Amino acid sequence: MHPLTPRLALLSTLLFAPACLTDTSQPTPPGKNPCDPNPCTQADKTTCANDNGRAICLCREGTLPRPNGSCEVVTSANCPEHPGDSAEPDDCIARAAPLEATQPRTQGIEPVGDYDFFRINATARNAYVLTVTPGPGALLPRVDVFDPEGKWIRAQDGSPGVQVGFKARVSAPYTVRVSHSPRDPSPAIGTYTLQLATPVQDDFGDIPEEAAALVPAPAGTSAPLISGRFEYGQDEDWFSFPVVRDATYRIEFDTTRTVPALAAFIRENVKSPFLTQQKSFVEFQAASSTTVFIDLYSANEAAGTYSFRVFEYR
Ligand SMILES: [Ca+2]
Ligand SMILES: [Ca+2]
Ligand SMILES: [Ca+2]
Repeated sequence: MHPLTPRLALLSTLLFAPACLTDTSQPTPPGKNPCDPNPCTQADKTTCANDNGRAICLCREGTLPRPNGSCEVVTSANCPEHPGDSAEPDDCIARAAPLEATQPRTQGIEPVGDYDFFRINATARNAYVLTVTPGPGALLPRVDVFDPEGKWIRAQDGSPGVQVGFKARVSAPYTVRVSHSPRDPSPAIGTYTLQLATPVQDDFGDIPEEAAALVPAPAGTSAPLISGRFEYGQDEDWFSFPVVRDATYRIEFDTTRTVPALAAFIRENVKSPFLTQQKSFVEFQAASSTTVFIDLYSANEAAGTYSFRVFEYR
């Protein structure tokens, strides 16, 4: 049995005012398709996608999402055209070339300032990992990822290769853009190879509402081992468990695997963690009887596996 020391004096941090978690949106009852009938009637924005029971309206193929929410028919004015490799023109989301797993594509950033877009027909909850390897030449690649509404998700700059991942929340096309990284201020062109790994489903949800519920084991008993995976470097896996006022909780990680960074929250406030740590074990004492949520993530944004146990000392 593990000693309870050092105990963390977290009583005061747990005593803040509970936040209001009222959700005013109206999710569709489970099993009902929010896209039937199709609520998307705005011009060219008639493609409906199911975002966790809520309908989102997407620009139809061949049109460009604009920041004001409208969809614009693609032309040479809003999607630059220039000579280059056989994939051109592909300088905007509406002209993204389909990208399949296990079918690497080799093409070029040319001329200076070229953008190459690719489309991934994603499945909700799948994690996608992209790798770009520069060929001979001065190109330092950068990859940007956009969601089905054209909103930017994240970017990664090369060193010189790039690996970037994302999780699809919606079954709809996501877009990736390859360009020359602004980290290298010199104008550069060159070839690169882009590869999409076979997608895998994320094992645990990324938001409190999708947290996997656990039951802490009494101290001295054999707690079940919970194993998970960061399918891509920026993955977050959420768990929750009930806590009893004045009891102490200890989360023990397997140190032969990734020891994740951990942020812990209480049900009344899932925005501001009362504890953030990266240690082989994490302990805290509950100041109230509530539900604790823990968000596990990789501190250095690397894919990997982890496992842990949760104990309760009363
Ligand atoms: Ca190109
Ligand atoms: Ca291009
Ligand atoms: Ca995961």
